[in-house]
Amino acid sequence: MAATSVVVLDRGNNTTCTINLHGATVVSWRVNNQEQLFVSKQAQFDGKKAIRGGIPFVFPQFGPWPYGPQHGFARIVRWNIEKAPERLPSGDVEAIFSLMDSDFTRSMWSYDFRLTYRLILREKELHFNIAIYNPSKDLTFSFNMLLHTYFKVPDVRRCQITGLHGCTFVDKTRDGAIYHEARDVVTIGEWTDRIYQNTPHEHIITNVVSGRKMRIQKYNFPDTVVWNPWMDHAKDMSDFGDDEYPNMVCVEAGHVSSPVILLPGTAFEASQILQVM
Ligand code: TA6
Repeated sequence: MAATSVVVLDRGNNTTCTINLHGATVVSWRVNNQEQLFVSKQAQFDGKKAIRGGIPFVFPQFGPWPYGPQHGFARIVRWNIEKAPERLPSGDVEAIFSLMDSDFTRSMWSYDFRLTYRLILREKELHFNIAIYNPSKDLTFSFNMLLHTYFKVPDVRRCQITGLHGCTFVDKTRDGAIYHEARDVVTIGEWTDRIYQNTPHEHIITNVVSGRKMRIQKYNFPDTVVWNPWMDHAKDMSDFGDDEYPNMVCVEAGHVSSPVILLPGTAFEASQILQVM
């Protein structure tokens, strides 16, 4: 009997959250049967490649990495079910996933670590609580961490993203040069790949599915990455349809501009709340 690879949190009223243990990737979040996340029709589920869509877990590295794959190994390894989905007295549903060092991870990154990833499905919200622990007695390690969320949208050209005004950003479409965001709201009308630094706790994306708004609240994730490959780079990805770029926008809470430094015996916690408004 093949071990389970998919965990479903079902809150009733067609509100569900589905997690693929490959990368602990949230591959579906339905609110009253409305899917909030984008997963490419060409996404691979071979247990090797990162799933193209949903919410890949980026750790211990954001971006290219000399020791291993881009965006680190967490999104391409099988996570454990620490706590199976359980209904809380509030009616919300909670599950906990975990990842620790292995021969595979140590082949790239020689540190012991314990990652726990708690998801809570509420009526119109999805909560993410992450803790990473350094069990070593004497070794300090540093890392990036980011939730690479692909939001499903009817037309990205009609979305506005708040909470970026005045922030500096690294523009990866312009050789990583640093600029200042002068717009009150950010819109997407071309290839966009920006690391906004020291951003506020809250962003709102307008015109997500059903014309609703999506609120993102983040804690201990000081940066926000905004990405859409547009036509130019949609073609570069075999697991992304050439015509899919209008139907997604990545707005990613992360700690990527600077690494987290984790001293021996200490933990780092970060969280995100997504809310359909
Ligand atoms: O989060 C934006 C980004 O860093 C882009 O530069 C693009 O590379 C995207 O991630 C997807 O990366 P992947 O390794 O999943 O193809």
